Amino acid sequence: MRQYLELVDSVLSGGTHKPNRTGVDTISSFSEHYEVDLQEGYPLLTTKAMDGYRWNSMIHEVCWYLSGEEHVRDLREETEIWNAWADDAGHLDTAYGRFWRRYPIPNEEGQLEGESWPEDGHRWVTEEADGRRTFDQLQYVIDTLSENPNSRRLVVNAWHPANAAVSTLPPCHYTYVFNVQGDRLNCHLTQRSGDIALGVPFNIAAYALLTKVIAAQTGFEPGTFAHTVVDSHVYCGRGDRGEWYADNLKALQSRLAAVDEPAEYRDVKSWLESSAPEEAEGDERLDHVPGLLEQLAREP
Ligand code: UFP
Repeated sequence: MRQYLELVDSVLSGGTHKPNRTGVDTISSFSEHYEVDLQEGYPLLTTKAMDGYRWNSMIHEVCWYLSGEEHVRDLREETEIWNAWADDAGHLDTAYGRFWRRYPIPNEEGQLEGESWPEDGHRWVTEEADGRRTFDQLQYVIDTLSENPNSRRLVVNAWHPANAAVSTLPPCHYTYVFNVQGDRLNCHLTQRSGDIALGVPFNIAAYALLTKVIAAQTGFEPGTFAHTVVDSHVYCGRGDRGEWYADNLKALQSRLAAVDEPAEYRDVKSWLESSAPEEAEGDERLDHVPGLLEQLAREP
């Protein structure tokens, strides 16, 4: 994938040496951006960065986001990727799906102070078993894509300031916006922090898949996936006083050489199109998506 290789190049050639909380220094670059046309294929990096295990993990991670769960009790049977961040009971303080589908609403009227709330707005509000009220951002986006596709408010936000301040891992890919142009559904993702070698190939695959699924759900063609990564970095080694280690740089270059192979894509477009669901109403529209994704995971 040319755009990915250009991203790697840009970080390595334009980035600066930057220590960070992990103790492993990075080469870091500010505000990298690239775009991929999903009509040209599915941007799955088939290098070491995305092997079979990670592909399977990614599928289940997306299912888990869509489920809105704030624990990993089911997810951890499929992949261990979130285990380190969850407590013994499987609870995770920053579970993306919880914010996508059950974003906390401040007061019991289901509205922010001083705002009027149309009757119709309640269809995205859920009263949880424990009395909390939450808002389903993803359902709002899906409904609005059907009812008012020209909307410029098709935003899903995983960033909750009070949670982010205390979370062990506040959301990295914290907000995305859908945008319709003609019959194409585009998605722009903003990521505050991106590990270009390990995390970002995952993030690209997950959001490309999400865009295709939402496009199939709402009757649009998948369009462009655009991605802005604010702190784009490659981990390069330990540097106690910000020293640069030539050996680490060499190791990094050979690791990246493995990426510089002809990229292949697994095209899931036709598969998704052929399994497009029959018209469903309201909440039902998302119900089959986890099943759809799991089926996709089992495809050879
Ligand atoms: N990271 C990603 N993508 C993700 C994710 C984490 O690249 O989806 F969850 C990386 C970015 C960074 C680290 O290297 O994990 C998070 O650290 P911090 O919170 O200090 O930015």
